[in-house]
Amino acid sequence: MSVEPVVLIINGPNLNLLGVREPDIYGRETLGDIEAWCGERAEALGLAIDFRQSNLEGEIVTWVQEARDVHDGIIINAGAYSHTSIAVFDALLACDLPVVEVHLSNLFRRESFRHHSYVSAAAVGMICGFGAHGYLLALDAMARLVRTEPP
Ligand code: CA2
Repeated sequence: MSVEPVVLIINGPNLNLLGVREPDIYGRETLGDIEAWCGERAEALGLAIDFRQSNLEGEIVTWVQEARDVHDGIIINAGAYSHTSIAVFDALLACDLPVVEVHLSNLFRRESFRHHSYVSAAAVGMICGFGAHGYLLALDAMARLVRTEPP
């Protein structure tokens, strides 16, 4: 019997509001819809997911620290903390797991303060601008990374 690799999917602040406001920027899907899509794609890829959301920087840091022992990779949309958090960056650097960054919106078509992400410097790669579909692209990338195939 084989044990599936488990991918931690972290969603940062305000992403619990998805589908409720700003559909032009972030799409009409709720975070629950995205979790369901990820679950289906993960199953097809032979992965399991642990899907979470937090509005608290310290909680995200703790989740990343704990992932080292129990998860096989991290997909993260750190929301606004992507642009501000050296603490999340340090935790990701230390976790010793493959990290894929995802954003719903195209950061580079938005305000200049969104053009820099600390998370990017700790990630294998970053996907942005494809809305909720970006999470599925991130899972496709992660499936190869956890099997140590080239990206
Ligand atoms: O595009 C993304 O995925 C972001 O990570 C979303 C963050 C933003 O701060 C990043 O620059 C880019 C914001 C998430 C807020 O989500 C909302 C959803 C609906 C209504 C209000 C906020």
